Amino acid sequence: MYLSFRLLSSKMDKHLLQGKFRGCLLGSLMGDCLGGPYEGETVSSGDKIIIQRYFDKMEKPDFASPFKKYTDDTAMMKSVAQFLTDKPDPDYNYLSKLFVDEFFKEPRRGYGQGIVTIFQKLRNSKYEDIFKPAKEQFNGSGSYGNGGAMRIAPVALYYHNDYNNMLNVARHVTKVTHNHPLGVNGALLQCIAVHQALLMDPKNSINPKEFCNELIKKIKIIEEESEEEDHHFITAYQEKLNRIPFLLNSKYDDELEDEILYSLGNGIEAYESVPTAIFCFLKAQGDIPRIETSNILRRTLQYAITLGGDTDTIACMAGAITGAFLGEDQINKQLLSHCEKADDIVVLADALYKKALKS
Ligand code: F2R
Ligand code: MG
Ligand code: MG
Repeated sequence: MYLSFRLLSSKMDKHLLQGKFRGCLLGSLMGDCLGGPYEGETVSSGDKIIIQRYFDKMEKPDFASPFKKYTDDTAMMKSVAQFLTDKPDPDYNYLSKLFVDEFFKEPRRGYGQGIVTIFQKLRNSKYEDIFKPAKEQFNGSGSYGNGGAMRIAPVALYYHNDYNNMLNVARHVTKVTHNHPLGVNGALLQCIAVHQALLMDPKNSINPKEFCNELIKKIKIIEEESEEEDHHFITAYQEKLNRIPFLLNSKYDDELEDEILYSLGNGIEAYESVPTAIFCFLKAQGDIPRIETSNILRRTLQYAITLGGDTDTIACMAGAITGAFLGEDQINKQLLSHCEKADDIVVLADALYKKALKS
C-alpha cells in the first residue's frame, strides 16, 4: 500500500470521519441536484460561460431560486444508506423493497429506462427472488448502466474498516438491478474510489498518479476474477484508468476536452462515466481554465457538468469522492442551500456514521 492510503480510519479523528461521511453524501446530492438540469445536453463554450455565471449567482446569499430537485441518483443512494443503517446484517430483500417504494413515490425522479421492468417484476413476484429480474434484463446480459455506481457511496462509508466486506456488499447492492460485469465492476470501482478518498488526509494534496495506480491495482484483481470470456470486459476499467494520468498532464485546450470525451466518455453506461467521475475529482484538485472558483468541490461539480452528457450522475459520483476526501467543512453552503433535502442527507449521514462505528 502507498503511504497516503495508510491513514486508517481507526486512527482518524472522529470529528474528521463524521465530516467525511457528511461531505460524501452531500457532495453526491449536490452533483445530482446541480447537474440534473443539464443531463443529456451538449455543453458549448458559450454554455460554459453561462454555467460559470449561474454558479457565481447561486453563491450569492440573496439569490433566490426554486430548489434544484434530486433525481434517481439520490433517491437510490438514500435507500442504500437506510438499508445499511436499519439492518445490522445485510438484508437485500429489505433493500429491494426500499428501492421499489421510493421508485413508485411522487414526484418521479427520472430513472433509467430498464429499471421500471425490474421494479414491476419485484413487486409482482412479491420479492421471491430479488436478483432474478436484474439477471433477465437486456435479453439476459444484465444492465451495464451507471445506476449501480451512482448510489454506492454509503457502502464505502459504512464498511470503511472492512475492505473485503465492502466489496461483497457493494456487489450484492448493485446486483439487485445491474448484473452485467461492466455494471457491477463500475459500481465496485466507484466504491473503491470513495473508500480511498475517505481514508486520505485532506490536509495533504493528492498525488493523482498514485491515486490511479492504487485503483488500477485493486480493479485489476476484481476484473480478473470476473467470469467473462470477452477480453474487453476484463480490462475495460484498467484501460480507462490508465489513460487518466496522461489526460491530467496534457496541456488544457478544446482539443484535449474532445480527447477526454473520446477516451473516457460522458454516457449513461458505467464504463463511460465512472472513470470520468474519477478524472473530474483528480482534475479539480488544481486550477481548471475557465472555471473560476477556489472551492474544490464546486470546481469538481462545475467541471463534471461542463463535460455534458450524463451530468447529474457524473457530478454525483465525482462529488461523492471529493466530499469523502475533503469532508463537510469544504462544502459550499450557499450552493448546498439550492439543493433539495440537504438537511435530510445530513441526518442520514450521521445515522450511518453512528451505525458504522458500532458495527
Ligand atoms: N434516466 C436518466 N435520465 C433520462 C432522463 C430523465 C428525465 N429527465 C425524466 O425526468 O424522465 N437518468 C438516470 O439513468 C441513469 C442510470 O440508469 P440505470 O439505473 O443504469 O438504468 P438502466 O436502464 O439499467 O441502464 C441505462 C441504459 O443503459 C443502456 N443499457 C444498459 N445495459 C445495457 C445492455 N446490456 N444492452 C444494451 N443497452 C444497455 C440502456 O439504454 C439502458 O436504458 C443515470 O444517468 C440516472 O441519472
Ligand atoms: Mg439521475
Ligand atoms: Mg444521470
